[in-house]
Amino acid sequence: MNVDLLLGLQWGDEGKGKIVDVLTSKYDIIARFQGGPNAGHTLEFDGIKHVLRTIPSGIFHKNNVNIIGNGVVMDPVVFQKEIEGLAKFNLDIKSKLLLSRKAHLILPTHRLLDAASEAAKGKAKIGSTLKGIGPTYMDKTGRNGLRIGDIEMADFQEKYRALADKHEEMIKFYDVELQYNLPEMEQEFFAAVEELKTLTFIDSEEYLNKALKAGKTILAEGAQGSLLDVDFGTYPFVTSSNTTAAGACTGLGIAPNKVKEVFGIFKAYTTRVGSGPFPTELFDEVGANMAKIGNEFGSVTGRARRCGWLDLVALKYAVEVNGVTELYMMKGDVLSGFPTLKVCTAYKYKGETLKHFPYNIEPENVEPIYTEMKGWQADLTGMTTYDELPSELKAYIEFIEKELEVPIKVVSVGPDRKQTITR
Ligand code: 2SA
Ligand code: MG
Repeated sequence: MNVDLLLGLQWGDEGKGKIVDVLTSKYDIIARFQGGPNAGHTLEFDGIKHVLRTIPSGIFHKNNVNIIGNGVVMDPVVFQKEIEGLAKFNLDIKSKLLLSRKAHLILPTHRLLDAASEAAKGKAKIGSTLKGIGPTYMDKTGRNGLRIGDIEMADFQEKYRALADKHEEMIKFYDVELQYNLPEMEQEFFAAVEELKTLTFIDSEEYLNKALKAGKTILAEGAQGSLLDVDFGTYPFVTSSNTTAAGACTGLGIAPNKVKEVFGIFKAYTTRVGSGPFPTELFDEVGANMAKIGNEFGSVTGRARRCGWLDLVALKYAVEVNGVTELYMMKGDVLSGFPTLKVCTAYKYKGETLKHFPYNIEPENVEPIYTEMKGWQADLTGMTTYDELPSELKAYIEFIEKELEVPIKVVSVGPDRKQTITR
């Protein structure tokens, strides 16, 4: 058993990029198993800040291999830009990065369909990152998609044309106004596909299972968060993949009995970007302060993130669905200076007190029940040991652990690799 999983437990942006980066030196292989360029994993080291989109966060470490698994949807155009952005780091991308033949391709028309679908929804829009994620997964499950392996086939061009033509018809069906130049987008797409061909395509499930037999260790890196899971998230305001633990099995071809630790990453408060219900959301100055201090702006779209108190009802649900064995608490430093903190421990749901996450968490049904805790004032960003942390923060951590019944192993006190306290 040498597969560990690293997952976000909230609505994404928990700080997964930083933690994978901290952990990567311990693993032989880092693998992405779902999502696509709607992810933005931010890494900071040596004063450099870098955002990864489709490429696993192990790419900056010397001695590991990074795999884009079959469960991922990849856009050659975005990917190409990502590779170009890495040029300055002088990494041996060709030998460090392997792509699954079974990963699905995001076509330019998938992006257009995403935009058309969102525009047609009007007020009910999902708040998609518009990277073509939903339409690409629809083609996957609808059995129409194109995969990386198709690039190697003689009829790739024809298959592409047939699908793109069909998409164009669908775009017309939405009857919304979209400005685009498809021939230009396609030129860019095929140029990027040519570049993609210079990398190594593999049957990643075979590669990974062989590696496991040889005693290698694998870290599966999740994107987005559990509450955006297509099955367990706040549907329909979710992404189109399984972001939870099971997604790592289907997205990599690894059996459940090979998985050992499940690292659950959460923020000391809660954020959400895009539409959808968010019971502990704050609309006052406290929320605005969290956003400001925490620099809560999306790394992909730059959108302001909605902020609110920590929601233990939602977090407990995520811990259960994923089988989390260790918790990692991020951005504790952002809460420094708040006189009191609130933690949601139950919901008032249609007059009842609920401890579990119900089917419908729309604001008209759910009112959070809070426990108030004393805040801490000290700046945490220079602290390096658990003992140094203010007693109020320790009380906060211990309260969360008790409610979730899983230990908090790591407390992050700043964006840099070095600002990570292990207990
Ligand atoms: P989409 O683009 O169609 O999958 O969007 C559907 C909904 O999912 C939300 N979404 C996200 N929310 C937070 N973080 C996301 N990705 C990055 C991550 C975060 C980043 O993995 O950390 O950008 O830094 C992400 N991706 C999708 C989106 O807002 C819609 O509500
Ligand atoms: Mg992010």
